[in-house]
Amino acid sequence: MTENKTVIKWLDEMKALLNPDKVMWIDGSESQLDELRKEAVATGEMLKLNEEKLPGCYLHRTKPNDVARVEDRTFICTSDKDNAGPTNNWCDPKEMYEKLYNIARGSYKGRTMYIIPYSMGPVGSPLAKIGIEITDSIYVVLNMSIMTRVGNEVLKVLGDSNDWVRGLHAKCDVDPENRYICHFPEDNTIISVNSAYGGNVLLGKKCFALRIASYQGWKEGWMAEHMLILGLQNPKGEIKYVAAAFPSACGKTNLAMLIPPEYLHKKGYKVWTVGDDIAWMKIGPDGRLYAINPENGFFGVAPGTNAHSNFNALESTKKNTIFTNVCLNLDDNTVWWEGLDNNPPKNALNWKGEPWDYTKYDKANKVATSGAHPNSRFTAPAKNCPCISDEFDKGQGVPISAIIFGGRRAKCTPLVYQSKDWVNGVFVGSAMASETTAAAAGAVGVVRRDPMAMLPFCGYHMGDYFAHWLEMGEKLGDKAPKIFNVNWFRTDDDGNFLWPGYGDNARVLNWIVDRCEGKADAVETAIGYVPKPEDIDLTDLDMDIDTLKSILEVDKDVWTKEAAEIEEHYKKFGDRLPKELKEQLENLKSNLNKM
Ligand code: OXD
Ligand code: MN
Repeated sequence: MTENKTVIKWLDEMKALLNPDKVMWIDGSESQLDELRKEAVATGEMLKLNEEKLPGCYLHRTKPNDVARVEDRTFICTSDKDNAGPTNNWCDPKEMYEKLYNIARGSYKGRTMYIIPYSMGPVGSPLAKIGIEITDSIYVVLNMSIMTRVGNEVLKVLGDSNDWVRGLHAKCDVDPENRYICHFPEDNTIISVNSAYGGNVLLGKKCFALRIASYQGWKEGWMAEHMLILGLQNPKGEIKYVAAAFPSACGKTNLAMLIPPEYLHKKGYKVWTVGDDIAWMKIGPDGRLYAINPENGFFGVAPGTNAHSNFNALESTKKNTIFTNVCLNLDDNTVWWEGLDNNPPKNALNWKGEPWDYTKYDKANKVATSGAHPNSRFTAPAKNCPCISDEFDKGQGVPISAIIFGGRRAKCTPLVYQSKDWVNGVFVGSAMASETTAAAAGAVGVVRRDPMAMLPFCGYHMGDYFAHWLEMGEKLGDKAPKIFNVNWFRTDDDGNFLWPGYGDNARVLNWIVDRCEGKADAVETAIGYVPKPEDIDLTDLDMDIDTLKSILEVDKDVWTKEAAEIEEHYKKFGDRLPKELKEQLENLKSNLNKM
């Protein structure tokens, strides 16, 4: 398949370590994937769904102890502990290689070693990068073939270069006590053992495209971010692109695929999806920041996805999709999940494959009583999405006009505000936070800081990461995207949401794009520029201007407490916290004092 000496050498080492019975190169052909699908169905690893209703779709169930990413078992192994920083687990690389090799040694015996050459980003794009993942799981091969671009073409582009990421996945015994997801950024290497769940084993996604790539971007002068990318088309047919970062449970995939409300839709506004989770961004020849989505599919959370919350995501799952840990409707061999509709199947198996009685569902105990696991997923090809952008498959990327940060804050952050400049925007991103919801375990309403939504995904010291953002801003100068913050989740005193969210978020996107073009006014506040209430279009919305005013408000007491919390959060980064950000915090405090 390849004469690349660095590839051959690594594969020889891996074969000697893992001792597979067979070795199979994944060539990207449909015929090979079809053979593998058949084999997975024959062994029970996957279940073929109703070919008429869900053509080309399959269901897979993981072990009940293996249903989510495992942050406490995820490590960044750099030679100097300080370079992993205070937000990552660290282990000495030599020690960790030894431990992992001891766990994986001989574990492919009786199995096939699949070799997956893949490209993150359109094959051959100047913004793309190449990886090779080896795995003993057909589920991984089939998911990687949806989520990334796989096959011989990738090896041709790689040629004899050593610039590729090594990824070893070994299922072993799926033993949670010996589960490790480890990154060696200095060696371009990822090793994942004892898991078979998506986020831990599809090594192109969080492991490569965020943890390793963020490190590469730092060294090479570009950015790998946990951001969606969308294009907002106006009635003249002009499209402006924005990238947006949100912690989980804030509706990132929904925003990426938003359908504007009827009134704006009729005027000619439309959203095009470039990506729903990850953006790689590089300065282009004209000095602007260009972004690609390095992925080729969506690994979305199923529960809560329905025709209202995300019509386009739902459509994307109707063919050639792999469902993981959802509920199986035995009457017609289709799938179901909580929040899909109000019609749970009466004759069904839950996510564990046990008979399921929907009348026993208890919101307080979802994992035990739901049909689909709360973190059940669909792996759907991006090209299934009705609003996929024409630019999605083009390698040059889209020029980013605005970067949006966001979180879930009941009282603090206004619906939207614009940072004063790039440095101030980096401050806003570094202080990003979200309040926990009833959906997560633990107390409700606890504020979690999640800088740029990268807390679990930054592959190096976060203080250095902030400094890298500042450096990128210096290079971009006046071509830098404008930075905004949004909050769809302001509530009244009874906890009711005041902003309708979903498609109506297009009204806020319009203000953001107008600001980028100098077409909308704003009011300067202690934290940044807030819209004039009359500049957010409320046509056809059951909302009065006073309610809008209330969610645009910046409250002195709430923000004084927020500034104190940011100060506490900043202490973690020690002397690697850039001085510019300390100054930003001081500015905020002095602005608040003047209020
Ligand atoms: C994801 C995540 O699955 O961010 O995308 O956890
Ligand atoms: Mn994500």
